[in-house]
Formats: sequence, structure tokens, C-alpha cells
Amino acid sequence: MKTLKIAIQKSGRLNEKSVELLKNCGLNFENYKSSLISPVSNFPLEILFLRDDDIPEYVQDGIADLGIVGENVIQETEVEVAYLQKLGFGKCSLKIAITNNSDIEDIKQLEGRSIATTYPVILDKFLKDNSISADIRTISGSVEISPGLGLSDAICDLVSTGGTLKSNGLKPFADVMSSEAVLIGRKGSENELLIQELIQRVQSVLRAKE
Ligand code: PRT
Ligand code: ZN
Repeated sequence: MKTLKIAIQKSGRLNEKSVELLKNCGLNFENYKSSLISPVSNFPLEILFLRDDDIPEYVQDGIADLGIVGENVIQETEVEVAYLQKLGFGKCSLKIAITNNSDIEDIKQLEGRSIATTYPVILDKFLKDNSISADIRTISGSVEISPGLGLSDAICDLVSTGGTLKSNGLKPFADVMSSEAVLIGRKGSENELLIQELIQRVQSVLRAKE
């Protein structure tokens, strides 16, 4: 029997919950911070620890059979993967936010304005859907300081508690998408039986939590 591979985040907001979910599925593995691959001793499975941004492509390309990643990352990387199960953690929303003293009151007023984001693909679709043409400024991080520095009129970033927006003098203005961690798989994988077995275990862990 071929060994399955599942890709999860190596470190960050989804790591701990992903590891906990797999352990609750009865899978025995060592969770060494230094290793990139961890074999499961009681199931034909290996766990790959990766940057979250790389997970959708690894699954699409068949390097991993399964993955756990935020929906926001999947949408941004525009890959073709199968959504197998929503996992109920890592919940957040991608929002456009403006400064507390901004003159923008209606979403149409974003026309011609600049918006800083690390999610240019999703933002571009949202703006097109709303027939708005704005200047998307793609940056790699610390998006929330950009309006204060005069680099943009608005930002588009993930929000969970809203604390980061608040402490940077920003307020949420428009919802672009909501997201949570999901289990993804490759379309047309040859390991269907083992994958089904794992999905069933994941679903019974989730049901037990309800
Ligand atoms: O190193 P690697 O590339 O793997 O990780 P990363 O730094 O890219 O991602 P990480 O670990 O920060 O987030 C992983 C995933 O967690 C994201 O892709 C989302 O699906 C999910 N998630 C849930 C969040 C948040 N909540 C969140 N609040 N990701 C980021 N944030 C950030 C947000 O960008 C902002 O800076 O937290 C800040 C806002 O939080 P609040 O609580 O102040 O609103
Ligand atoms: Zn990342």
C-alpha cells in the first residue's frame, strides 16, 4: 500500500490545531520542530511540515495527497484542489479597512484609491466584481501600518479580533471573504480508500467536538 502524505503548517497560527486534530484522529507521530517530515507509526501516512503558502501547490501537484490550510491561501494561490472538509479553526475574515478619519463612506469611493495588501489576487477579483478600479499595492507584510505612512488609502488584510486594526487607527469597512482552515485533497488521487478512512476519522473528531 502506498504511503499517504499530508501537508500541514510548520509553525504559525494553524500548526498547533492541525497537529492536535491529527493526534485526535489516533495518529501517532513525533512533532519535532526541526524535522520537515514525520512518519506516522500506526497509519500509512507521512506528515510534511511546510510554509502555509506552499501547501495548496504541493497538493495540486501531487507531492502531498492532503493538506490543511486556510481558505484564504487557497483562493490567493488559485490552485485546483478538492475541498474535503471545513475544520472549524483558524477562522478569520479578509476585510478592507480604512483610517478612522477617512472620507470614504461607500465602497464605490474606493475608485481610484490605493489599497495595500498581501492578497492581491482575491482583492482584484473583489474589486472587479464590484466594478471598482483601484490601485492595488502588493506588499509582503505589516500591511496595517501602510495608511499611517501615507503609502495607501486603505488596506485589505485578515482580521480576527480586530485588535490590530484598532491599534493602528483603522476600522473595518468591507468584507471580502471569510476563511477557516480546511482539509484539501488532490482531484483524482489514486489513494482513495486511505483518504476516505482519514476523512472519516477527521469527521468523527469534529462531530465529537460539537
Ligand atoms: O510561516 P507561514 O507562511 O506558514 O505562516 P504565515 O505567517 O503566512 O501565516 P500565519 O501563521 O500568520 O496564519 C496562518 C493562517 O491563519 C492564515 O492564512 C489564516 O487562514 C489564519 N488566520 C486566522 C490568520 C488570522 N486569523 C489573523 N488574525 N492569519 C493572520 N492573522 C493576522 C492578520 O494578518 C493581522 O496581522 O493577525 C492580525 C490581525 O489579528 P487581530 O486579532 O488583531 O484582528
Ligand atoms: Zn504564509
